[in-house]
Amino acid sequence: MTDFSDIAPRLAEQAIELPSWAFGNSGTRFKVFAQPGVPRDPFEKISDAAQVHKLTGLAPKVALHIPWDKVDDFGALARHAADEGVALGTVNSNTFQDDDYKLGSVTHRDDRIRQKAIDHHFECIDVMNETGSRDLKIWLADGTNYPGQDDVRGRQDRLADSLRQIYDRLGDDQRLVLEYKFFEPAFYHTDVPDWGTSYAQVSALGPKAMVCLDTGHHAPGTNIEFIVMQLLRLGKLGSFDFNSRFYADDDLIVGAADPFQLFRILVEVIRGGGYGADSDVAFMLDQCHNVEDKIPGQIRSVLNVQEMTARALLVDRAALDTAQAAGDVLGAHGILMDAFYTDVRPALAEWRESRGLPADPMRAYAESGYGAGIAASRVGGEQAGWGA
Ligand code: LRH
Ligand code: MN
Ligand code: MN
Repeated sequence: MTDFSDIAPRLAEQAIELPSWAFGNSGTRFKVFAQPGVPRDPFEKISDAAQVHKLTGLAPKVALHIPWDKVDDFGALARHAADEGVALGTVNSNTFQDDDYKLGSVTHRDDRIRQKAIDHHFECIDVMNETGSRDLKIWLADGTNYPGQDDVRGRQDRLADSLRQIYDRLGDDQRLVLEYKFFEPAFYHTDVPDWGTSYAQVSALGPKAMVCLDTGHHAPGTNIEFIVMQLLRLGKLGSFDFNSRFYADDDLIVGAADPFQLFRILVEVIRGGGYGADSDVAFMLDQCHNVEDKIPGQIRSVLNVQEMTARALLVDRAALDTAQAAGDVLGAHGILMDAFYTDVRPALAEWRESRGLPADPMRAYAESGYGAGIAASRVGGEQAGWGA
């Protein structure tokens, strides 16, 4: 069995990007529960995200969603982030909250509407130029509800053309990541339902276009780690949106529903070279905290990712290779499970302390008074959240 001290240096390579929208109010279509102290603007969202990094050392970047995080001066937002000890990360486009996009955005038959959606992505690239962000993340709500509603082939062709125009606007150091999802808000078909469609579209574009894998966007029972393996093998895994789910796109705390699945995904990430300083794969969270407190919710998530990363790093690869080559089914399986069942929490607490971080970030946050402080000071004003 690999020893924790052997893998400890690799833990310092972990960098997770937090979603700005996790800090605003969110809910389901039944109810959005308001929380005291929730940010009133993008600057306050960044300040809250920075608390997570301050206490865990794991989350140096914050992803933006446009127009939710639209500000007059993105340079000022980037400077504010730097003052708080973090940086701005991925820019997410949003073509799912405008009446014009009811029947589609970059796949729309109406040239005016399609151009509007393409222009929105150009605007996002302008934002990236100001913030210094590398990645433009595109998730499309485009799809249909009924068989025969539209010509799915024509939509795919328009998607390809729109993506080409967006791709051609990217700078040399910028990337486009295309996120897939098999349902919702469209229920019969979506225009980018699966990794294969995303892969086909981004492969046609070129080397700066990659696939984004949101762990909540698959049919129940899907072997997600197999997809991770395949995309890494093909050199096209650009980023993750981590969250967990019991039923649909639940956007729950990472590792809450199925820690073993998170472990299996991270084993393939490490096996395929997708982890660490040499990798370009972006580890993002995409979560909505509907009933739990936002900042500790994010702290819990990044700690869960770290914990499963440590366990995945503990897999004794040499012993596993030997067992696999010998056809030792139970031996190989046992080696993987030994790593999964290793409780790394005490070792991680020590590792944190050795780096000047609190041994227990959840407790440190509770004792910091930050939550009470924002609840008292952020009174009034428009609260910014998912959909604001
Ligand atoms: C779509 C999605 C996508 C959006 C985010 C708010 O379900 O996962 O990443 O940008 O939720
Ligand atoms: Mn997502
Ligand atoms: Mn989602």
